[in-house]
Amino acid sequence: MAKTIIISNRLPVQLQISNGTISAIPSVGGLATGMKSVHSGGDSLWIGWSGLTDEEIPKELAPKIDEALAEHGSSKVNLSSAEVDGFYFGFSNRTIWPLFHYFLEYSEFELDSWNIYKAVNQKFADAILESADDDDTIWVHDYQLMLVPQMVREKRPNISIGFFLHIPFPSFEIFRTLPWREDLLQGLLGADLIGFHTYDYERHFLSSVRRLLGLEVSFNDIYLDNRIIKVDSFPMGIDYKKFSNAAKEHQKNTTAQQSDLQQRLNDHKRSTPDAKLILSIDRLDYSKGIAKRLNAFEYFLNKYPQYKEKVRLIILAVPSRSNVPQYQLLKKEIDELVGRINGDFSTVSWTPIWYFYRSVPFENLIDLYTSSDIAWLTPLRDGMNLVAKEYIATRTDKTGVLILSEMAGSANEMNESLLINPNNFEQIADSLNQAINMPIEEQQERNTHLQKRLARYNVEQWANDFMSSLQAQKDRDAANVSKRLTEHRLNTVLEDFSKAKKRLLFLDYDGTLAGFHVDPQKAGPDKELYGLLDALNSMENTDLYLVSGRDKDTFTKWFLHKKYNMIVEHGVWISQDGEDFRMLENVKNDWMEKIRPVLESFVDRTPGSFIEEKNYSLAWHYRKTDPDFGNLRANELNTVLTSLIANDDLSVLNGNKVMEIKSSNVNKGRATVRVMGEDDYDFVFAIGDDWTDEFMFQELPESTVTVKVGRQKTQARFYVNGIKPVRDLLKRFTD
Ligand code: GDG
Repeated sequence: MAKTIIISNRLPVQLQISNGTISAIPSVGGLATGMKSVHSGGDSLWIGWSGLTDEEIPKELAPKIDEALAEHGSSKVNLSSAEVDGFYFGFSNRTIWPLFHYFLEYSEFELDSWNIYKAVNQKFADAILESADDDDTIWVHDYQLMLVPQMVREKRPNISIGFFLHIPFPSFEIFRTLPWREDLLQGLLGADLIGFHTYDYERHFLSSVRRLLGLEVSFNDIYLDNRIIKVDSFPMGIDYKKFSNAAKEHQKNTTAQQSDLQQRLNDHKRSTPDAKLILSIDRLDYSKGIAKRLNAFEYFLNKYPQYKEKVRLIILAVPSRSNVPQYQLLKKEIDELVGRINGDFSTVSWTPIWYFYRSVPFENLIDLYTSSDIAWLTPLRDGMNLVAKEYIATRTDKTGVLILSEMAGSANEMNESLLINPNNFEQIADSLNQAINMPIEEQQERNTHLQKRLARYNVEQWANDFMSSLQAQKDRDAANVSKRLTEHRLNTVLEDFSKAKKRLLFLDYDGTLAGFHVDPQKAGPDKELYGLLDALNSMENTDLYLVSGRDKDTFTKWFLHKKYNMIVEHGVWISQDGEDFRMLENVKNDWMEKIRPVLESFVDRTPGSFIEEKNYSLAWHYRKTDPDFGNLRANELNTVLTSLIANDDLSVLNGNKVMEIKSSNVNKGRATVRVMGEDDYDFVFAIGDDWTDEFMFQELPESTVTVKVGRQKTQARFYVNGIKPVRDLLKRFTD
């Protein structure tokens, strides 16, 4: 039976060793809960690090640990403390984490830790490969494991792999500074589906893929050799019921049942009934903006002194990555700030900040959420921020105000909260003032909308959505595979070929027989290609035609001496048996005077683009331009040309990074159909890679063996994956 394999840095269970016995306790984190529907029963496996290094695991207990984990459907990857240092504290948390959160100055580029990151990713990949079957589904989580998808893909080309990034994906300008940027992208592209929390992260990623790898991206599909990779956003939700139910239960508690913390909070409320409690909860991480928040609080107290003794800020900072120096410095900074602000503002009966540096049990988390009038979350960058969602979920009477940084992914879905820029102290102080004075009805109105949305798109929904999208990707692949020119199908084609009395072959050139080059003149034929074409051309009862959009001078130079038949400029010219080119279509070129200046103005304004002038067409090439800018300009040019040529018999062909203006009654379809009529052919074959070749696929009779190179949408009957497979296929005709 097909199973699901989930991979994350940490397993969803905590190991506890006491008196020589081992116990594995399920974690209660958001991810573990969200994956419940995916990770259940016997048909799923979770692979990750246990949290204990090899050195920390007593040898005699190792087998017992495996057993204990297996009971929770988990299996561990063993890591030594050196590996944890290099991979987790090193490359993950000193390179990727700061860089992806726009803390460029904290990002360390160390070759050693990169090498350990690679080696540990390979360990995770190997652990997957050991347990995975071809029909399994793999879901890889987060920034620690970005190379894993490709490492698995290499060994299992057909397995279904999804990847989800829990942190932001930064803009290209930031990402490009990483020395191993291409490696990370290629690692991710091993997946079939790559998920992010927000559309912004998705678009940053796509932009890096286009600019750094030069891959073709269409909407949210990436075309890579023989695969289409889907990129999408899935905003992670919370276990809404768990939080809202806990809050409801919490309300029912008698004083005796209440936690110590809750009783203290109640005392405080009783003693200062109109004072407001402001809550902030984060891991102690520089991305969360805790120090800035403290400064902003001081600013607020100075701007609105009337709230002295009337507000209290509770800061819960959960210890995190305390081995990383940056975090130690931050801890010191926060300690000092809290001390100073409290020192400056405290009165005998009032301390403005209650500061806790620890993690608290779930019960206390609920105490804090339900007792606080305002949740104040001001990360400088945050992939999502689940605390914001959890606070809203616990507000059973729908009161409470959320002030949230617009730099958190959750801000996209939480428009009804007070959104602030964490660097704008003026705005923050005013928002605190607004929150303190917000009428109850308004609070309830805002929270009603928020709760509805959070209850619906909860974490389970998120996980299921991701999995169904991955499944859909698999199905789409299967549908595509239906057109693949498999060995079986090829054998039928070859049989028809050998039985035929008279054969006709139409071969497109660029992107089919030869690869693209930034300078089209340099993409000339190589020795192997000449050999292949010679062999085809010398076959009995076989007419070979090169069919191209190229100009006749280039093809004359490259191929006339070889006496291959050629159709160029999309069908304007034809050359047969080594004779000079003659016109196949009677076309005009007087329109060029009007169009050329327009194209020239686009060349002037689009660095890297250029005009190719053919006898009967003009082409604007933009392969060498910035990809986004090039596409933008191409759209603009399209609009300009459409209105300009409305009354002429001209059309615009949008090829692969080229726009070509030419006479409407010329295209490869029309030309090839004409040639076909010259003899009695009982086997016709046409192969090509781009839009202009679709004319052949559409217009040639249905019995034609039409083959598309690449996986884009096509009218062709079959597809193959690239230039090498094209050459292999043609070679089979000559065997
Ligand atoms: C990363 C991304 C993204 C916190 N303190 C205590 C406690 N918590 C729980 C909260 C919440 C979770 O920890 C924190 O989640 P966040 O989303 O706020 O932040 P990160 O840990 O940075 O998570 C983040 C997330 O991944 C998911 O994709 O949203 O952007 O950085 O659930 O409740 N729980 C308990 N005691 C505490 O003291 N019990």
